[in-house]
Amino acid sequence: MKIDKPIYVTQPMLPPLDEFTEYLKKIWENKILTNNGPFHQQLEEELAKYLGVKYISLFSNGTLALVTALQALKVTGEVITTPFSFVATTHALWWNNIKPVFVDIEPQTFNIDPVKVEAAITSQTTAILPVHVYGNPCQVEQLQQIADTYGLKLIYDAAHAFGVKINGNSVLNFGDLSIMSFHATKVYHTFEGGAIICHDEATKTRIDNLKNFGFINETTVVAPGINAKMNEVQAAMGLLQLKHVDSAIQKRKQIATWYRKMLNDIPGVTVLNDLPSVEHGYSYFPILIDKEKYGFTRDEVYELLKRNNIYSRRYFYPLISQFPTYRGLQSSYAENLPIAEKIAKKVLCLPIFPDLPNDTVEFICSLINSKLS
Ligand code: T4K
Repeated sequence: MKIDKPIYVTQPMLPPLDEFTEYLKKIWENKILTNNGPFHQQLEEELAKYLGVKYISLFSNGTLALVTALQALKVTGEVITTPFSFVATTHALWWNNIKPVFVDIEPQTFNIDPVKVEAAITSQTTAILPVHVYGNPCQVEQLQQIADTYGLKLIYDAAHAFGVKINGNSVLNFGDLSIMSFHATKVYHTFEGGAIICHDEATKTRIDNLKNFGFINETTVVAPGINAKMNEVQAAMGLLQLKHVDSAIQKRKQIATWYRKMLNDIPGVTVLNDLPSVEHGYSYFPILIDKEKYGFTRDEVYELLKRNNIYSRRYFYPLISQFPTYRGLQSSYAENLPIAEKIAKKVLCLPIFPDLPNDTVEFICSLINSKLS
């Protein structure tokens, strides 16, 4: 098979254009482009209902949602987090003048290991910032217990966890706050965008003030807020995406099932399976390549796919702890993060998006199965 156009790790879901122009016409009519406009308000309502959460504050992107979440809870000092994530997770701490303390991950889910979290707590620790990596939920009960015992805030980076539920309950309902990303590369997107999920009205009000420069009315500024507002075009896209996202997740699930079937029996290739009691969003399809058993390295597979016009990604390599800003920290030393170091060398995210054709999935698997022959 020859792939003519490049196949990327993801491709944004784009509903029919004429459906979107209907929304644009309304924006043109009422001339409200941003600052808590009608689509913004409607989207907050509809999304809260769809996700099964109490309060949602929309943001211009996930990174500013993270930065603001830390401000909203006045987090300071040291925060325990994972090195196995997109770099924005830790950058949000840095922008708040908070010291990240990296702890290792679990080998099954690649999420932060609660036992190691507890061991890393010091008198300076004020919060835990875990990530539901690839949408697989963290050990939410254990983490909550640790947070309660030590009086710590618990903020989840749920950028990958759109639509994810544990026993029918949204994963976003755990912890003090959860942040989401609605970037173009996500299961559900608003071109760029993000959100903070919280559980009470007072916190939502505080977050809403912070994302709007700290204004509480025309003349009163109560905090050094930022501009992180979602605009009306983004919100319109969000409303439209909501109509299509269920079928998009369904298609992603089919693709994941197809991949698993075809990759399951290849020695040295590990796929992640669905977790018991979890409804998944299928945001990424990571596999692990074990050179000893498979015969070739992850990077050799990455290059093979690339030569065939398939652009997989090594999310999350390098680890955040390896970037210059963070590698000097003691918690960044490789010997403190053995599992994360190992997974980062083996992981490869294969393309997954609703329009990915079945025969392309088969082709990708046949390349991997060919063992580079
Ligand atoms: N926390 C976590 C755990 C995150 O994963 C992220 C973002 C954040 C926080 C921060 O949220 P945001 O501030 O971004 O809302 C991408 C995304 O830019 C980033 O949002 C995402 N995580 C991260 C995991 O992936 P890159 O540098 O890999 O993006 P890029 O441009 O290489 O895109 C990947 C592929 O997607 C491209 O090869 C082609 C395709 N693509 C991309 C875009 C933007 C398209 O087909 N169309 C597009 O418009 O970071």
